[in-house]
Amino acid sequence: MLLIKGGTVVTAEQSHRADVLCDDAGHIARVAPDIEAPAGCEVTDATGLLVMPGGIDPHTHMEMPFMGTVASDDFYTGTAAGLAGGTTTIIDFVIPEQGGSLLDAWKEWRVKAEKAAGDYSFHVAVTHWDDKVHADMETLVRDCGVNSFKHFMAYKNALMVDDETFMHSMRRAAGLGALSTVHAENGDAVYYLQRALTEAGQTGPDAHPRSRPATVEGEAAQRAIGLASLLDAPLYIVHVSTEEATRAIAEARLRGQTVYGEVLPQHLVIDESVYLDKDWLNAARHVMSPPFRERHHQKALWGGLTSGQLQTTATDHCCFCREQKENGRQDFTKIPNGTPGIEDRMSVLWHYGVRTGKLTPENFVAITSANTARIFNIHPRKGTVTEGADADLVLWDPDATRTVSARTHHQNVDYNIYEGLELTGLARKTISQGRIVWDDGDLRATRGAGRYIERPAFPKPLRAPVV
Ligand code: DUC
Ligand code: ZN
Ligand code: ZN
Ligand code: ZN
Repeated sequence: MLLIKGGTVVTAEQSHRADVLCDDAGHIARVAPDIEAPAGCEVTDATGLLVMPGGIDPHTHMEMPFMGTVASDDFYTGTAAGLAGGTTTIIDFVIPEQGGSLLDAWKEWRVKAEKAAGDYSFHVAVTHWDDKVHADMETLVRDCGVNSFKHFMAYKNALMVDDETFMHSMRRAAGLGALSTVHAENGDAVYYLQRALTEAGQTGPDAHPRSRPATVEGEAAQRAIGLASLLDAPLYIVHVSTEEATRAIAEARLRGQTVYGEVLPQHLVIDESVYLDKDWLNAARHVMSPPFRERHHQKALWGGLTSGQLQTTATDHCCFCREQKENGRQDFTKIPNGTPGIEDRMSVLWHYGVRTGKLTPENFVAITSANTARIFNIHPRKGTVTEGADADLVLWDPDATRTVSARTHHQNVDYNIYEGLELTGLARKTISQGRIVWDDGDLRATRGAGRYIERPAFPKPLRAPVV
């Protein structure tokens, strides 16, 4: 048993002084002021600290095969780095081979993820349409704890779906009580622009954002929302990075459509100037999709989060080391797309969101944990601090400062996009399944301790939660 004494419990709804008792089965047994420590119970002092639900990162790519290589953080190193930053659960993506079985891919990912140190769950990508996909979706929802499917409108000739496939899948998902999620960029437009740029000799990383301008995202977001509305299907748009997509989501919500939007902290604080770095590698290290944007988009994203029109934050954590980024030395379209970030998500959002007064601590819990738990149907098991919930907690120091660096981070990647930033607000202790797994710099992650989290379908006809 573990008793957390003297802290301030913060949920998405409220903050109050309370102690938290965790039982040996990894649940929260009691939340109350002045709990007496039962005999033999470990006691940890949380005076001056905030006791919040562990972060949930709904968008990661651990050991993902992508663009001719495999992401360097695996399920162990990636989830361990998450624990060091206060994130206790991830939802990663099962990516079937082109034309391959969704169910076989899910089984393959289950095996890969057995090494995880923190809890994990899976969205499954639909990349083509046939009767087998139709059948597999039902099996995944009914028997495998999958309640969300992913669609890529980008990555032509690889993961991209056409609108017909997307519509088949959205209708099927809604019929099964599952949520459709989408990477909204117009893949044909990106392909066209990439070819036009490289044919004109524009082969460096500075051409990357020009191959995926804001309009490419805005158009796809608008189209995805339109297609979803034809089917009355709820929709979750991942990594919203533009004012255009934010507006499209807000307008759809005003019309009564169920649409959610996710934001990455890196898009909130880093802008497109990184692609002009004279050092090719530094620029290539920022090649991800959607790319970093002009500054004015950041204002829209913050506005989306503070107004509640955008509900969640994720990292799209997808790590590639120097030799992997080098694959695109001659041609930016071959630079593996992705940036790391799972370890720093919470700190970046606290520092730039809460410290600046944009977000309250309760808003912070909502966008780092609670809203994701609700949208993906694992609330109140995750995402709150209440009796019976999983004892996944972070003891947050709102005033302590650290300097971010690849030299000290736990992510298995040789750079950090936040290198050198001094961030105020950090995880003093992280608790997973009732055990302290991060103790003020001491990472006690256990290979294989993470559990697969089944997410039940929503009632049918699908009514996704109002968040
Ligand atoms: N974007 C990335 O940058 N990496 C992984 C997949 C994606 O959509
Ligand atoms: Zn229990
Ligand atoms: Zn994506
Ligand atoms: Zn992604």
